[in-house]
Amino acid sequence: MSWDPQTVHHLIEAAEDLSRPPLIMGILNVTPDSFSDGGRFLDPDQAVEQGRRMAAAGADLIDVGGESTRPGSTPVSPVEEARRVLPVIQRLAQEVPIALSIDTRRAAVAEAALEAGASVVNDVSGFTFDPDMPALLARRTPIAIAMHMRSTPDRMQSQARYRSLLGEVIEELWQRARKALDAGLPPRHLWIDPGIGFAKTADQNVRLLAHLETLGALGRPLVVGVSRKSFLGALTGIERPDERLFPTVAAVTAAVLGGARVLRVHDVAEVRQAILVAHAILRARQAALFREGDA
Ligand code: PMM
Repeated sequence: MSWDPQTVHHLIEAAEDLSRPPLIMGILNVTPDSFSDGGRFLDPDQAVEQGRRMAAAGADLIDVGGESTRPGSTPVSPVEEARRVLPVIQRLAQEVPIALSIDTRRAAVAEAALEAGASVVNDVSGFTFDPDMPALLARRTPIAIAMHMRSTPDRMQSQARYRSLLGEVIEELWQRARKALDAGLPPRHLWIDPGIGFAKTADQNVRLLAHLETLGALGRPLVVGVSRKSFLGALTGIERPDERLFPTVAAVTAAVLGGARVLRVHDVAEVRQAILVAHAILRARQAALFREGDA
């Protein structure tokens, strides 16, 4: 499904409609060094096959990334980043009927990805890394995800100091969002993400998940990425990221109950089951406590 206003409109409506289950964003890292799936999908054929599998498993969109942003990672050149992601996006847009997202901090890569068929720009720097990003978003009007992070991936863990964790994350997210809105991005095209694992300790990640509904104050759909992340390893002692499915399901369930509307995950089929159950429970919590016919 190539970029078109209808795909964007459909995603906006689906994320905002609380009667529908949250959206599933499948992760497709075309990198040699991502913490969990690094090296598996560098070959475009394998990447497209994985995209096809995630679509069949129930993903609503696929997030294609060409640069690892794990703690301590080093940046790649824009040319290399584009060389990794563009063939995959082009082929997925033609061959798989699913919306696509580009995970990049660079406006030029984002623009080429939109040309190739992406509908969402997922910028982990919250539009701060590339000064051209806000104007691009305003001109092309994709959905834009503003994620919270401090500094850059190679240095961010030294910035995990907060006097008020929630207050500062909300304030800084709002600053990031303002960059795109002030440039002219329509407000409904903005989604926000607290950036689990980015400039946060394991304990801080848990506290953010525990108080996720506070971020609802920003009035935009919440994207949450907990999948296989290292805080789950710290909590459970499971060292290998690809063995963290059950901890991921637990954290996704908590995120859905806290109001997350888009879940960024590796294990689409398994997480989808948890999302459907957690969403049903959340809906029942919001409905009347006693209903006719219960007694
Ligand atoms: N996490 C990673 C990369 N991109 N984007 C958003 N919006 N939210 C996240 O939590 C996020 C992200 C790192 O995880 P990966 O290496 O599995 O892609």
